[in-house]
Amino acid sequence: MPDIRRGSLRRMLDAKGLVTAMEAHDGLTGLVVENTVVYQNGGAHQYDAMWVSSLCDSTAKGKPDIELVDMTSRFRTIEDITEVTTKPIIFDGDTGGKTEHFVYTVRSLERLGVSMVIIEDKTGLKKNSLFGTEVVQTQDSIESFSEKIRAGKKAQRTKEFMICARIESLILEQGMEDALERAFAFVAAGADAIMIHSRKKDPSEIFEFLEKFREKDSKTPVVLVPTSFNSVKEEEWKERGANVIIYANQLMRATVPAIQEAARIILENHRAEECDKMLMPFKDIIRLIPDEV
Ligand code: SPV
Ligand code: MG
Repeated sequence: MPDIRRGSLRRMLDAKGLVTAMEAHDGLTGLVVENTVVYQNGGAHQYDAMWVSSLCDSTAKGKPDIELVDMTSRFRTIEDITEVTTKPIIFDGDTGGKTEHFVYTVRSLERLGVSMVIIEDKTGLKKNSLFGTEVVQTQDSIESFSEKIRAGKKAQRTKEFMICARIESLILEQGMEDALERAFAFVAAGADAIMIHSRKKDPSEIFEFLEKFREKDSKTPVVLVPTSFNSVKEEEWKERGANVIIYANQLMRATVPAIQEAARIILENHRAEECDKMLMPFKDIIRLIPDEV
């Protein structure tokens, strides 16, 4: 139920200190995130939460990640996921759009049982951060983005819902000082968490940000998306002061080469037999999907 799900992220953050989230872009990937479990060190290990990525939600629809997929469609994806899962949802809200629109988005997300929306401090035509400075991307001003955060916090009706401010200064090569200034300003404007992003393989700029941010703020949760800087283990991120680790696109990236290869093999052989060895039997897929609720 939305009320229980919405509050579960905050409860997990309080209890565990570090929460992991895996990308889900439809009911099936939601079920995979919900049910994947490994047994390690005498215990069951699972993802804590789900990330509804703008990149993967758009990619699943064959569209670019430029805020083209409208909110009604993004909400439909959330509903597909919430119908078959229970884990808390972190929603990628892109730039949040116009402040006048963002306040409505906040209310809708609360009703859907989403725990956290992350909005990024960019304006104009949003492009995916992994393009960095290879494409034109404009960072919003501290004042204007702080106003959006304040309006969102004022609009929300439930106490647990979280608004996370995502800082694009390192992506847009604006420097560490700019990133830190924004982080403190956005927390002062009411952000419940901050996300710092980087597209470098080397994690040192994220380490530096965490160290400097934690010197002045020991409480505000910090969210990371280690797609490029993927060598650091969750345990080390926790020691360095991070609180949410999002695996933002790995399920989508595992899917695309597999389906491309299956399509190619069948086309080449004029039949499906050669492809069979790479396919999961349908009876196993059916088992992923519960008969009853
Ligand atoms: C997404 O998953 O859509 C994100 C994270 O925003 S990133 O693609 O790294 O910008
Ligand atoms: Mg995104």
